[in-house]
Amino acid sequence: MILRQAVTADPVFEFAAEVQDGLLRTRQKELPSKYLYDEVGSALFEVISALPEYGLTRADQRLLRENASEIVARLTSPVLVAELGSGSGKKTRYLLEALDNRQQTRYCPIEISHAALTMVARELGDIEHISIVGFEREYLDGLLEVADNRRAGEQLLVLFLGSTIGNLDRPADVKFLRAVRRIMQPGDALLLGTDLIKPIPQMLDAYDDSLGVTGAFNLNLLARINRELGGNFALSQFKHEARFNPETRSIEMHLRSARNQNISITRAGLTVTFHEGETIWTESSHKYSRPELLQLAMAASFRCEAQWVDDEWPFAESLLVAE
Ligand code: AVI
Repeated sequence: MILRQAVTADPVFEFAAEVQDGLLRTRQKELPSKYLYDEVGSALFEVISALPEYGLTRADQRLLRENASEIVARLTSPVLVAELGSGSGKKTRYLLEALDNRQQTRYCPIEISHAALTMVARELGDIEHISIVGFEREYLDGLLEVADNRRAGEQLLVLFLGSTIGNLDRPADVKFLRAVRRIMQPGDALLLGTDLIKPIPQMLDAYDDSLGVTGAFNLNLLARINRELGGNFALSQFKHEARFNPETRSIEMHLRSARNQNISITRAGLTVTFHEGETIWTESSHKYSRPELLQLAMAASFRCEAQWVDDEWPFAESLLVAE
């Protein structure tokens, strides 16, 4: 794999600034969910994907495995593949193998996590006619660079799988899809994976599993602040919580303070007061209905060419074509 590495000025400074901004909010303290994914968090997310309560990743994989050739048959040739947030790259294998049967294809995973890009190279490096160029970038920056490198006649296929779009707030999801669309040309395709709305207890169990892996994933954010920013969070004094917000139709992850406490974070120059029962909101995971997906696509100037829905775990893979 060729790797275009990050040129971020100072990642620690950026992390400290966002932690400061989020923890000084007076009404609801917040931390950006992208910081859940350091090396430990990415490994914990891999375990979450295998949990019986969390059917999302398996549904995504099943749909791609069962429909890869049909998806590929709907594309023109040659294809330049860009993936936003590739994770380990496991599920992308089905599509790349289907493309591999046709011709030499360039695959460009875009990830802010260096650890994830290394996993992708290990996972997918053996597919014969696929050359991998990894971009250690924010999604839109990376996609712009990939699009700049497209060759004449290539169709751009953007993969945004695993319901990562659900981690953006509504209407930030429409704004984001519009920004993606602006980088694409008419006729380019976006394969969008989205988790669908399902009974509340089932959704809550998926984000509060009986082994406590999701709890560890959430608490690792505080552990990361301790490690990287010199924080002194006592992890036993914060409890993982998953709730359903009916207004936004999302599962929210929070960390609830078990008592009144002051936390200092040296490298963010910060002391924060927590009251007993107060929470830090760490992630939202929005759930979609099928009509809503069509509206979302239209609002961002895509038409839905085809959609596949899993039988076991309501999850949709939508092939959207840029108009
Ligand atoms: C990556 N993302 C789609 C996951 C989700 O379901 O929102 C992250 C996750 N958070 C808790 N469990 C999994």
